[in-house]
Amino acid sequence: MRVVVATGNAGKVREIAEALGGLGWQLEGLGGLPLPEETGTTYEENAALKACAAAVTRGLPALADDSGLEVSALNGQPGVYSARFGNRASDTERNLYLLEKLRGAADRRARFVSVVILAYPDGHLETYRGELTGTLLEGPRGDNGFGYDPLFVPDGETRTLAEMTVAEKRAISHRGRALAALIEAHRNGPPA
Ligand code: ITT
Repeated sequence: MRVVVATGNAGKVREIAEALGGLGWQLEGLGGLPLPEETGTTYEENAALKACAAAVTRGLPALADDSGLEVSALNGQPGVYSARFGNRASDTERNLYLLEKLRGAADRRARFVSVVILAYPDGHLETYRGELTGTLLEGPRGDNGFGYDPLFVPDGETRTLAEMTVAEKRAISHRGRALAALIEAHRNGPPA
């Protein structure tokens, strides 16, 4: 099956391609197609906006991920607004902004959430969700991954997500869990 991966985030593309390798799908990029503005207030709404736009325009099934980091000491922020946190333009600047917001905070707990939606041109949607809890360090560690990975140590681990390989991150991560549910649902062909 040909599937459009509807994301402009190279880190997500890498993780999605690695995770879905075994399905035998032919993954395609956006091919210059702009993604719609993320006007939703939930991961589900934003993932559906992105996946549906790509599916309708390309006439192919399209997969989108909407995700974010929910920080306990910030009452769950930035959440769905994680990509725009503090209006900072780069991952590095957003990480510094987050560290500044958390300076002196005793509670460093946080949770990643990923909602993956596979949309079909006829409007049918499949929705998968995954979460990962952990703690935020006081400084970045590691060069792999993207976004807030260098600050985030998953529960039960000593390394940050940025110190793991793509496969190691996939085995435990929010996105890895959502994609594992998709793979399970498609094990015997497309779900009814
Ligand atoms: P697309 O909409 O084009 O897919 P995006 O980066 O704008 O890319 P989102 O709107 O879903 O995607 O924003 C998610 C943000 O949350 C992302 O930019 C990171 O800052 C953060 N994030 C999500 N998953 C992450 C992960 O696995 N590791 C680190 N940070 C992550």
